[in-house]
Amino acid sequence: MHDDDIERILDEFYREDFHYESGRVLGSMYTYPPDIVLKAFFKFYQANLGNPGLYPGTARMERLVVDFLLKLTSGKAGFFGHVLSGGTEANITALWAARKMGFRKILATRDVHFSVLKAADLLGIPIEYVPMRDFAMDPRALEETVEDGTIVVATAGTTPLGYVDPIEETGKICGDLRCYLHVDAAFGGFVIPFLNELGRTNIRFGFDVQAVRSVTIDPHKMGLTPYPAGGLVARENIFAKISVEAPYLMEGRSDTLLGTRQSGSVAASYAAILHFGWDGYREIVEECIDTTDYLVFRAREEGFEILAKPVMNIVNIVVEDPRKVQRELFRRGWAVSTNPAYGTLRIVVMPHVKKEVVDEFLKELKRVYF
Ligand code: 0PR
Repeated sequence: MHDDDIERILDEFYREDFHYESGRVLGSMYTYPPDIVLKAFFKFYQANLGNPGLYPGTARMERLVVDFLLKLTSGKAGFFGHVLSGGTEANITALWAARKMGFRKILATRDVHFSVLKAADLLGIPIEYVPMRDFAMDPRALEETVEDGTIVVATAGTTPLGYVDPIEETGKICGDLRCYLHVDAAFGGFVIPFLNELGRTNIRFGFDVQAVRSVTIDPHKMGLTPYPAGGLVARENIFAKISVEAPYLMEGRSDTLLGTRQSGSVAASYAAILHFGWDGYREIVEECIDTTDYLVFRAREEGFEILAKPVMNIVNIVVEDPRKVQRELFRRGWAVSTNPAYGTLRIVVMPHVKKEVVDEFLKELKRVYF
């Protein structure tokens, strides 16, 4: 077939999908990246850090990205990390390493991301739910269940509500025991440091809490880079725990779950860090939070109830039958997600969600709902 014909065919499929540029994708932790970031992705699309010996340049960029992730998580220069395929791989890897180190049970709340349930299943480790208080882990309940040899997964920016488990308190509770404390900051890792700087919050979620051993923090969420770019950083070399012999590789070993790793996203993540810089990311968080406040204010004005006061840029609007409302909005070209357990529509206020979009969306929601 000729290129033109192929393109025409591709266009047909393309039109079926949602695109972030439309501004109408309101339920995903993702946005379209700046051009230079995409350019970096395609420039390095051949790179495969599954075989880093061939790509020393990309491997060096991975370390620079990891250094930035360590800055966000209050880590130190000698700490360890990898850019992985996403939060799922990062969580599985951390828990895999923890199991290798002899830990045998996971404690987390019901709002933990389902990737942790996948990890528990794959690794054959039981998971026990810790009761919640005010939409986050109840430290008193944790204190009652935690014991030597347990893994605690605390979330900094829960998927449904964007809430933060009390990590400092959890750290204190774990500190006296032989525990593995993993923090899932897949979303919140690129948000909380800036909310702290803006004076909105004062939350410690990273390595400044002594008991924290590893943190998931994903560039392909609020780091505004194309997938696949998750991140896992750790105080000790947990990757050595899961590494296997790989005789065909120059290094002779493989220390990640995946073999072949699309590493264009590593270059893209580094380009994003250069493009936005620390201050740029703070400005983006400031803008998203400003729009979040606007959405909360306007939704209430229109007669809607907000479930929990947003900590970060995730808003939950109470509706009856969220799935039905979601379907109806979908038909009208709007993509929101739902939290059936909470009876809400869930809006992730990413940078493409502007105030005009909020106004338009609420108009549509009123038409659909009232
Ligand atoms: N940890 C947390 C706290 C998450 O929210 C997510 C994903 C993960 C881990 C897993 O990350 P990966 O999906 O990168 O493996 N949270 C989003 C969610 O489940 C992912 C997402 C993004 C879903 C865009 C839909 C979508 O359109 O909501």
